[in-house]
Amino acid sequence: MNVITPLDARSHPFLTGKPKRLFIDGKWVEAASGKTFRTCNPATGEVLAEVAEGDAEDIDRAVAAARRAFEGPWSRWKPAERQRLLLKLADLVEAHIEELSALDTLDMGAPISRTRGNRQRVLGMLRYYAGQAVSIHGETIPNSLPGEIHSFTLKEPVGVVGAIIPWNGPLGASIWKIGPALATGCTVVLKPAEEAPLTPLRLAELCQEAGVPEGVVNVVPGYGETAGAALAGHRDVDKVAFTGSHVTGQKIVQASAGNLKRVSLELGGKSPDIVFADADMDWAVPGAAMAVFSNSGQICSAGTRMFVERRIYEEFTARVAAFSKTLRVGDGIDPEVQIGPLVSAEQLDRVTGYLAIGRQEGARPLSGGERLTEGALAKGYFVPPTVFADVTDGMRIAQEEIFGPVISAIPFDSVEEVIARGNRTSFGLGSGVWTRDVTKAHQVAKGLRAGSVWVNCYQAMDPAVPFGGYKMSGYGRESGLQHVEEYLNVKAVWIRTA
Ligand code: TXE
Repeated sequence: MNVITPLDARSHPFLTGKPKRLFIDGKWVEAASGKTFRTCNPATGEVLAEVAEGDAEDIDRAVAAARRAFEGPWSRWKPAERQRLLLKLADLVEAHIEELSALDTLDMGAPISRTRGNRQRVLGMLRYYAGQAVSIHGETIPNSLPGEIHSFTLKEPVGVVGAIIPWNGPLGASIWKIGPALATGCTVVLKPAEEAPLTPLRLAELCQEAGVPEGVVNVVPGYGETAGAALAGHRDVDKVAFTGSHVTGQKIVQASAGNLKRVSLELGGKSPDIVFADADMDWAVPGAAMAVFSNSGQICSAGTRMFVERRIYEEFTARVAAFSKTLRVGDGIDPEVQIGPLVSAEQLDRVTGYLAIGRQEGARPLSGGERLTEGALAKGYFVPPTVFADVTDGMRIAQEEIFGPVISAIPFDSVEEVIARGNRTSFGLGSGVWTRDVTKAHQVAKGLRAGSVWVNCYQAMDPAVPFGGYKMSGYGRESGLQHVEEYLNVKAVWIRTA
């Protein structure tokens, strides 16, 4: 295994080489404009790399390469060959997992304990898609004219996929797009987030090493308004798979209308996490806290509206606040650190803006509440885990996605009431319930309008279990059997046999 010691930017092999280029048609190329941008470590502010800045012209080149590959030899690859390719890629990712985890940490700040911890999930995903590659099949459908007509369906790859990903988990997000594309026989143009382009570029090198044919996977870093918009609006892209904010999701849908391309959207949330008085407190306190504080709250399904049954409200919120003060905040490259920085100055402004809004709205901070600026932390974008008590449903901190380590704690009295109030949001991605009462657990799981309900756990993920949103959290599913369907067309074939 490729272990890097010490895990810092100066010793990371991917960061000591040349400026990073675009990966188009199996080659490393400069941007047509010759422009580059810098990507920085949000824990220290140091520049990690200069990266070629793709825009519409580069997206055109990448889409053309992806189209050629889709119509070329790639279309004749057998499912078992695509399976072998995915398994080989999985082995390479496994061999380089320390390096990839460190790259995620350096480029977007998540603690190395977290990025390393994602190892099983990331490898499991690639191996799951490898299994899917050989499991795709249509149906035979007995019809109204038995013996005269034989009808059946074929599942065919949708074509060229434009994948636009955010920065909050670059390795996992890249694999969540490239994996199903390779499994189904699609080709892909991946546009990483401008905040964290490095891991997707390193993954492209591993795709090359695994033998992914030219043009099948292309990676074009660049800004959203230029490269991203060009990809979403491109007439020769058959599907866009997008993960990011609901505002950008709306733009993607509008841009897709030109050629009515297929769209799947995994957007934000304001997920309810409901704690009943009968819950196992020793389990629920850290559980509800980490449902928000993991990755500094930069997770779409974070359980940020923490509903607590009124008779334990004061005690429970105080315990969550006390727990939050035990969490170690710092540069995530230190294995002991549990809470890293926010990804960027923009996110810092956004989150500290909400901390001010919370106070103005009358919420009571029990922990955190201010940016951290002591010592080395002053160089990065650090916000400590924050618990706001006395939050009411209508407050902005109870309705808008903050995407930072901020819990809005809200009291409730009954099952029916908390289901109704939990649903009173425009989002519907994650949700949680903490209780020992199986009836309540079922009632809440049935009543909440959200793509995932976690009972006595939070943010459990598995490649075989579908993940996605209701309402403004988007549509389509990633992971599970449904995921590859998003990358397939169904063709009905009718054969006259009489
Ligand atoms: O997201 P954007 P940002 C939420 C979270 C966060 C907020 C803003 O609330 O605070 O969004 O983050 C590309 N056409 N989430 O600005 O803009 C962009 O380059 C095409 C939730 O980072 O959605 C990047 O690659 N693409 C979330 C990707 O979209 C465009 C994860 C995401 O950026 C584009 C991240 C355009 N017009 C943020 N504009 C989640 N669901 O996990 C931008 N992009």
